[in-house]
Amino acid sequence: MAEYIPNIPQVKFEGPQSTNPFAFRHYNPDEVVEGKPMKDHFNFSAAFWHTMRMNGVDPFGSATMSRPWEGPVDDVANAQKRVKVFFEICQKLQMPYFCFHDRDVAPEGATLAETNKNLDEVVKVFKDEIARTGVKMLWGTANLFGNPRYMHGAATSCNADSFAYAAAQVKKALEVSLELGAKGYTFWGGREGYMCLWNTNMKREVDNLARFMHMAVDYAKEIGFTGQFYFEPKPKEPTKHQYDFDSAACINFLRAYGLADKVKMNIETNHATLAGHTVEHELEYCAMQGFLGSIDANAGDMLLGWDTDQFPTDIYMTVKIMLILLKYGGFKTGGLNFDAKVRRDSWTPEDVFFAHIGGMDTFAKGLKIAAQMRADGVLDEMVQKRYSSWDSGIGAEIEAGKHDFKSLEAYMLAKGNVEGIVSGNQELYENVVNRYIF
Ligand code: XLS
Ligand code: NI
Ligand code: NI
Repeated sequence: MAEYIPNIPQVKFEGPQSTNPFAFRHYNPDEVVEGKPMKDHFNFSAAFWHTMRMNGVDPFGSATMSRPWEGPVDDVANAQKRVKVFFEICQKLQMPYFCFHDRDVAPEGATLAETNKNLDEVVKVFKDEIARTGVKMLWGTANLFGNPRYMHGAATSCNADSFAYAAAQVKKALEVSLELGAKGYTFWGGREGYMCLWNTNMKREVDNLARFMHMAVDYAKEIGFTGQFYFEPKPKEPTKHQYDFDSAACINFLRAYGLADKVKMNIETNHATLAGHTVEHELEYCAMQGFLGSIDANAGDMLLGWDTDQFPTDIYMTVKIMLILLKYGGFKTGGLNFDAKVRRDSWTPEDVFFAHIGGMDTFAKGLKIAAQMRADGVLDEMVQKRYSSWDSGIGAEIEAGKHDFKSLEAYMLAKGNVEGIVSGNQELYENVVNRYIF
């Protein structure tokens, strides 16, 4: 097997004392935490679109990235070679999963038929590489936003042909996902929103989005694709308002249109912050409603108002995410997909490694801290105490359904006023968390 990036070594666990930039200090795949190996807590996944295709273009400047394996033309042969490089990267990073959009991996042809043929040629290489390396597909998706035919959206376009083309694309993407054994399939809105309400028939667009998702779910059933469907919220960018705004909006949509038992959520950190939430808010909301599916692990920059998709290196954030995952029993089908890219000025292949290593290590350390917090139970106990008025007396009676407004009025008339209000102790809680972090 040819090595495409021989100057970059195999990344291994060396322990917290290591100063080797190509080593994990905390991610030790087989180390058991709360009864299962670390690797099974995370199901880490590399995102092909960022890791292989991001070339550093931004609205103010052209490509910056050095990717020595890329040929001069973006043809099928080059795309096939790129897949082999990708698997070498995954192997060197001990990355068990990957994700891609149809258009990330193979060039578009002159016609839909030619495009599908190009994809098939590249999928063959994926199949071989999956068999050779054991690296698996977490989820598939289709790019329904890049081509000008989707300028008004895809499933929510004012143009019915755009809807039809998107349907053909997702049909093919599902077939490919089935062929490659993907554990899931993700819908991300892309341009499923509006720029201007004056020219928009919102009801028609949202109804059509539901129609589209039903068609996808039906086709998956028809061909025997049993992977989990995910809906990924993002409030804006590129449109000013996207219908998949946040998990509350998405879950309402899924319930309203009869998709609740078919689709779970894929939560992305930077999208949560764009919606004015935190990732832990979004995860907790999904989990408590039974919709927690998968995570696009990244981070935004609070001083930049767009989706910067940075690698996660904030230990507080990974602790919070892991606490929620552990509380709800971990991933069933999903994983932590690094929907994240290196900065435009981090232009070397080495930077791609530093980025993934940092993200994986921050999650590994976050898992260990979260597990320790749960084992000690200090925070849980404090929260439980805060709500203790519901555990007996009037609280327990209310929760048991024994009261109504009239009986509660009688209770309060007799009692006179509220008793037992205690401090929120926010600063104490924060200090307790810090005790585990440093
Ligand atoms: C873009 C989205 C995208 C989805 C997959 O902002 O995060 O990368 O995860 O289409
Ligand atoms: Ni994403
Ligand atoms: Ni994003």
